[in-house]
Amino acid sequence: MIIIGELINGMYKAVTRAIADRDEVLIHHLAEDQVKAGASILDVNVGPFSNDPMSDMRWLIETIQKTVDVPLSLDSTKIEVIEECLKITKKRAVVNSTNADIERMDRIFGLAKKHNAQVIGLAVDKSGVPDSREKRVELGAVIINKALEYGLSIDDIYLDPIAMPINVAQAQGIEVLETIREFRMICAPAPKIVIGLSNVSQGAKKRSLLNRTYLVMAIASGLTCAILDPLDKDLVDAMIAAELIANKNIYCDSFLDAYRKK
Ligand code: THG
Repeated sequence: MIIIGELINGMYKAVTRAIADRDEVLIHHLAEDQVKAGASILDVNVGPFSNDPMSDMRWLIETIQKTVDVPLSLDSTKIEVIEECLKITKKRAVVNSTNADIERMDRIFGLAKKHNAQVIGLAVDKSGVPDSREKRVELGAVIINKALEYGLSIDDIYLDPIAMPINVAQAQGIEVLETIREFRMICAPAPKIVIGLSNVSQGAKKRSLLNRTYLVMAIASGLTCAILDPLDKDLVDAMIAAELIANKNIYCDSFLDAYRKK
C-alpha cells in the first residue's frame, strides 16, 4: 500500500492557523511525523478558507521540503496553483487531481507530461459524483484513455472512485468497493487505485473504527493507495494485517514490526 499522509490540509483548524501565522514548526512536525509513520507521499492542501491559495501552497511546499524529502500530492482545484507548484517541487509530484471533464484533463495531463508528474483521476464529471459503480467505471476508463493519449504511463495514474461520508451516503460505501474491483480490470497492467479514507467517517462518531474497517474492506477489493492519517496507529496496524491476509507480504510472528522496519 502506498500511504499518502493527509494531515497537511487546511480542513484541520490547526493547519489553517499555521498557514495564517506562517508557523513553520507545526508543519515541520506534521511532515516528519507522517513520514516516520510510513507515509511515502504527503498531500498538501490549503483548505477551503485560504484567501491566497497560490502563496499559501508555495509556503507549505517550501516549508515541507525543508524537512522531508518525499514526493508531494498537490491537492488543489486551481490549475494555476498546480502549475506553479510543479515548478518548485523537488521530487516527482502527484497532481491531485483531474476529473473526467475534457478541458480539465487536457490541461492537467499536459502539465503532468511537461513536468513528469503522476496524476490522480477522480471519477467525477460536470454532473458531479456518480451514484452508480457503472458510471464511475465509465469515467475511470475515460480518464485512462485520455492519459494514454498524452503519453503518460498507466503506472503514473491513480484512479479515485470518491469515497463518501457514511452518515449521509450510506449506500455509496459498497458502490465504491465494487468500483475498486472493476477499476482493476479497466486495463493491464491495472492502474493504481486511491481513496480519501477519512471522507468515509466525516461527521460520524467512532471515526477511527470506521476508517480502519473501511480500509480493510477496500484492501480486500484491491485498493493500492490511500490518503489517510498515518499517525492513527490502529489504522496502520489494520492496514498491515489486511495486506498480510491478502498475501501481499510473507507472514512472520513479528509482522507489524517487520513491516514498519522495511
Ligand atoms: N480524494 C483525493 N484527494 C482528497 C480526498 C479524496 N483530498 C482531501 C480529502 N479527500 C482527503 N483528506 C482529508 C483530510 C482531512 C479530513 C478528511 C479528508 C478530515 N478532517 C477533519 C474533519 O473535517 O472533520 C478536520 C477536523 C479538525 O479540525 O481536526 O476529516 O477523497 N484524491
